Amino acid sequence: MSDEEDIVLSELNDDELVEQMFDDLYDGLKEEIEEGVNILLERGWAPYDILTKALVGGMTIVGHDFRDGILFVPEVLLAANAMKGGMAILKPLLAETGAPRVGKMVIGTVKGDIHDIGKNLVSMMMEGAGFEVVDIGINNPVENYLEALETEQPDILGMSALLTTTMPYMKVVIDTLVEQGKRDDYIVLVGGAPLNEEFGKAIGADAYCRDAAVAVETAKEFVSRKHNQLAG
Ligand code: B12
Repeated sequence: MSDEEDIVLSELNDDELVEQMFDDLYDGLKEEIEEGVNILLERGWAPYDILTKALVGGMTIVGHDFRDGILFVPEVLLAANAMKGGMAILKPLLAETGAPRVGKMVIGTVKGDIHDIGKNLVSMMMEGAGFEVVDIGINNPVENYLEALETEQPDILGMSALLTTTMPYMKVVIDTLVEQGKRDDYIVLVGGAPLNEEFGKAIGADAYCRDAAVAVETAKEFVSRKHNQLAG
């Protein structure tokens, strides 16, 4: 039996458990991650803290080693899968705290890009804050966005990109909205690790949001501004 198998998660203190969850996420151990999440919940941790401290914290380490060529795609996929297992437990709990519907958002990852963890996290946090979220998934060409906007009539369009090669596609979507005279019908929020505020401005988005918490704050602010304008 290896040392790993001797570890009983519930016997670890909070700090040790979070450390162990970093290791388990790194190793793509979905069941262990789910167990860790449940233990932290039982210990009274807020779902948001589990999400940011244990899961996102662990994924940051995975990200560094992927960048440095220590981990490769198959391992990162396993880590992503483990993270999703933990997120699935937290999702309904984050949604529970939700106030009455404050607005609606269509969100999707752009064409050529299949990263969806950040987008899913934003969706969960937005739902938790009382927004209705329509998630159109990954690898979306401009037509998908247009169709969803037409059908759903949201207040907000959210676009996600994790690759430097796919982030310019956000401008394609925004330019198409401009051409069709629809740009001002929506609040456009963009996000993803390689983006920054300058890029958001340059492509004509309303705002760049560095994480899911900022996305929620920004969305609330823009929606209330929009409603005030309509009332005024
Ligand atoms: C997990 C991962 C994968 C997984 C994705 C699994 C999945 N289901 O998503 C897999 C293994 C499939 C993968 C594949 C690839 N990946 Co990858 N991946 C990552 C990794 C390690 C983590 C990304 C992640 O989930 N982070 C955690 C989440 C929570 O953070 P986030 O996405 O940034 O989201 C937050 C914010 O950005 C923001 N946000 C995000 N979206 C949105 C949207 C809106 C509207 C708003 C408001 C906010 C917002 O809020 C989120 C929550 O706080 C990153 C490393 C990194 N540092 O980002 C590389 C990384 C993004 N990948 C990279 C690469 C190169 C690839 C591949 C090309 C590898 C290959 N050779 O095949 C492929 C590309 C596939 C494709 N066509 O898309 C590079 C990109 C480099 C670059 N300059 O473009 C990175 C940076 C790693 C690296 N340093 O080399 N990857």
